[in-house]
Amino acid sequence: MPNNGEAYGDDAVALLAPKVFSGNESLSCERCLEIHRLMARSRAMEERMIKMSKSGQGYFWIGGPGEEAFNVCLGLQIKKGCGPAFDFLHFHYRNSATLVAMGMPVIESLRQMAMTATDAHSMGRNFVGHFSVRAWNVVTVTSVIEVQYVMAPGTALVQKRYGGDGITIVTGGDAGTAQGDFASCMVWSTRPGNELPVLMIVTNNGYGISTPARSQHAEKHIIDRGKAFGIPGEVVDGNDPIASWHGIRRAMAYCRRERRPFMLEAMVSRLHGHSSSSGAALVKDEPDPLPLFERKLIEAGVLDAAAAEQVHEDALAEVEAALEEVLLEAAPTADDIYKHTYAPSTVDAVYPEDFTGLP
Ligand SMILES: Cc1ncc(C[n+]2csc(CCOP(=O)(O)OP(=O)(O)O)c2C)c(N)n1
Repeated sequence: MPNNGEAYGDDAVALLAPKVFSGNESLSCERCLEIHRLMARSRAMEERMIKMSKSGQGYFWIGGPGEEAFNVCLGLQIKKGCGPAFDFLHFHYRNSATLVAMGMPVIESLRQMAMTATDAHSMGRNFVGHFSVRAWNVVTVTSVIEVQYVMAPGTALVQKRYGGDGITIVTGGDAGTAQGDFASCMVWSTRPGNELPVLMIVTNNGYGISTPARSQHAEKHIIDRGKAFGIPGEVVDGNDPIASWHGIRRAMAYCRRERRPFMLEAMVSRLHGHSSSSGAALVKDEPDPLPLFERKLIEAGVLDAAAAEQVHEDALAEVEAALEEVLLEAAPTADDIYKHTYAPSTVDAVYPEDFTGLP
């Protein structure tokens, strides 16, 4: 089940339950099956949306196939809620599996893909993967890459003043870290005496659109840049859910307890290239975390081939049913265009009217 912030006490349950191991780290069988099912549902959702981009049932596609192992484990450990007592989330456009793990119905992504007026994230006005959920502190994802890193210290500052153990989590790709926003996040999160609880996550897939990271970055790991600021960091295998779970758990525990920043770099795959603009064809030579994890669970005797097949069939059926519903839903109209673009303001000389769409 998606948690409400209690999952970081998961180890107590895991101690008693049978486990699956990766190296010397482990997770309970129950937790592994939950992660596997969420990964399969996220994958089915993304693959259906890629088809939508090709069949004319949807528009531009960008998303997270290949990042499910890491992103599901992130979603399950978030302290989910509204306001500074809960985690604030400044996400990248590849975080779909995190939202699914937090409890987002798959139909919500399909609605944004089809750009229907029912899209809860943007009323059909933003690209798919550009989530926005006020009830869960999910700050609107932007296509202008990396600006989320410079917004993150703002919510973390509020959380530090507020008290409690809520943290700010920001995610982004490796190429974007070359922008000044990434450095601004490090500077603002480490001002002496004003350190902030920011978990800076980089999902490193080795590419910025078509440019390989190895042709641009001389540093060995992106987290090495944190050293100059005294920001501790860790690199995790983002294709391994067990390693990812524990890496995320350690990083979150540090930020919650110390009220200081931590950097986590997850090495992930990019299974369908950058986006529909580059064709979104399956890239066969990248490791795929879903069959890798499935094989591990089958070898551990936690899952059998028939049960695994059932998980995929259920995921497909869920996504197909959602799509049928979405295709009947209305598109936005010209009258909606200014809704939700500006908060109401009595002093704004340029936009004095209420463009929020609120009654
Ligand atoms: C400020 C800005 N510059 C350039 C772009 C064009 N652009 C879109 S995605 C992208 C690559 C991002 O690569 P990375 O940060 O590694 O994330 P990934 O897509 O690989 O997950 C670029 C350059 C943009 N959207 N915003």
